[in-house]
Amino acid sequence: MRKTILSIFLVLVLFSISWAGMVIGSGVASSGSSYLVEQNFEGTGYDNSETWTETGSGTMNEDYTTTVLAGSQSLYVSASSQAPLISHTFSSTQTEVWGYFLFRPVSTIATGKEIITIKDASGNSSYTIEWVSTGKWIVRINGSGASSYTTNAMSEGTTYHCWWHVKNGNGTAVCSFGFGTTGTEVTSGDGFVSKTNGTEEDNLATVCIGWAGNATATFITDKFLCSATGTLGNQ
Ligand SMILES: [Ca+2]
Ligand SMILES: [Ca+2]
Ligand SMILES: [Ca+2]
Repeated sequence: MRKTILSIFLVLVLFSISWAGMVIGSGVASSGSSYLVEQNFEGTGYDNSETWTETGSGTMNEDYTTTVLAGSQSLYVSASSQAPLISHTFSSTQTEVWGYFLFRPVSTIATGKEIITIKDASGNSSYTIEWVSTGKWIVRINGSGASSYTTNAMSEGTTYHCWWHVKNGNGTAVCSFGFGTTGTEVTSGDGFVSKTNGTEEDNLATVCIGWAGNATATFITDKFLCSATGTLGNQ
């Protein structure tokens, strides 16, 4: 009898531990040193002790609570004939970076604009991930041109999971982007685009959200993650 009670108790303890692990592992990205960048926009300002710098003009609200994509706050970017840009410098320069973020178009971008830019230490754009006016996306390696458009297009009022990857090389530089409506990583197909034969060898120092130059657009983003060690995978 005592053995049976002990067994039941052990099963309950093991179940509790595994359940707690599942809860901790869901929702907003957990805090951890494995991310190169981990920005969830929670609390006042930007979170996880990361420095993000807003330049240009337009609305850049990192405490947005009206339509939240993850947790309790998101980043809301809106501009009309302006150029909002939100930048974060990596803790150390990199030659390869993987990224993930949530993205929700609110109003269509009037003309093609870079939404993600990865810059070198001199502030030059190395890689850009760009929305075109049809809701499709292209990627561009500085000096090496752009990919073709994604076949799939994003729609206003829908939240998308997005993955990107950049890798330096001489004739082998890579910039890719994929999006979908579920958290299953997109690495091919109609929501994926890639440029693989570029040349970019300057160490990567800064990631930016937003665009340079005038444009009209409104979007919400959240769960902005970067890794220097591998893909962010399913989310
Ligand atoms: Ca959030
Ligand atoms: Ca702000
Ligand atoms: Ca915030």
